[in-house]
Amino acid sequence: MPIPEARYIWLNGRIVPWNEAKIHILSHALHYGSGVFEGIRAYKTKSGTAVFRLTDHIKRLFRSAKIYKMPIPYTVEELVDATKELIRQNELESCYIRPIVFRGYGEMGLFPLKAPVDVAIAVWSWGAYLGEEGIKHGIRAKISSFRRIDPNALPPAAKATGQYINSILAKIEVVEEGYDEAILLDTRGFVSEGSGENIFVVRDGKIFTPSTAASILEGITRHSVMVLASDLGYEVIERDLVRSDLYWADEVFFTGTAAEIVPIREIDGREIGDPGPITRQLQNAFYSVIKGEDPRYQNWLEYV
Ligand code: PPE
Repeated sequence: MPIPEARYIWLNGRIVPWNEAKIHILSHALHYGSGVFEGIRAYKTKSGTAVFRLTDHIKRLFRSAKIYKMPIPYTVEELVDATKELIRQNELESCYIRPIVFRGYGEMGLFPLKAPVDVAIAVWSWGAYLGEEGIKHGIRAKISSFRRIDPNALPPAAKATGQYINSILAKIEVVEEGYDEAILLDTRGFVSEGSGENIFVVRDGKIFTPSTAASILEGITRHSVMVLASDLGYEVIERDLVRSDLYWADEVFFTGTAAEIVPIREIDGREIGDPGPITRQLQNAFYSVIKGEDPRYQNWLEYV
């Protein structure tokens, strides 16, 4: 998707013009994928712009960095404040936020601990990741022949730049076959997640989602949806799922920051159908939270 330019980017503690946020071609992360990042959204509410679970996202950034032993030379609070300041200076009412921590210029080779660690935050307007139509009517997904990375090869719990090469292979494969999104199985053969989303299945009024043992990124939208669903009285069960759990499901949907909540209408040529009532109910609950219309979840909104 083309990136709509905003005005400024936060780079190593300074706010610089969009086109001046540049790095050297020999930066470590470009060669080896040695970076970690976040995807966050800010929404327009009646009390101003609010970032959805900003502190939780920045904390996950620190957890990802810990796995790769990248010391971040800022505190969680400093990056939270920097994000809010950047949104204010860009005068965006709603936006997508991309903090990235990466090994910069100065060292080559696979032992990275002496390379400098650079930190940047960018914001831009990003519409519906899988299309407005997708959110309304559902998308078509296919199980990729590429397996989700094994936790003992690359920990999927870390949101690391290089790990996305795995998602990219799966996405290319299924998009070239005419589908909208890929579903990946883990190395054991159980359902893991989408290329950039977690997955949920509804059957007989119960909600199922793969556990953290199934090579997933522990999504913040996933967690939010689990809380909303149990507050609505649904039983939410984390367990291993096989492909027939998808084919036989009453409803299936993806969750993610960029994607939000997207119904899946077809998987591998098997019809799941129009978005079902529980998916709809969860979408409505989620969209009222992010618009600031539900006082019960105000603590998830961090105002700019
Ligand atoms: N799994 C993966 C692999 C993933 O990349 C995401 C987010 C999720 C699950 C959902 O996590 P959360 O956003 O915390 O609910 N994917 C981000 C990047 C997408 C991209 O194309 O870049 C996102 O949604 O921002």
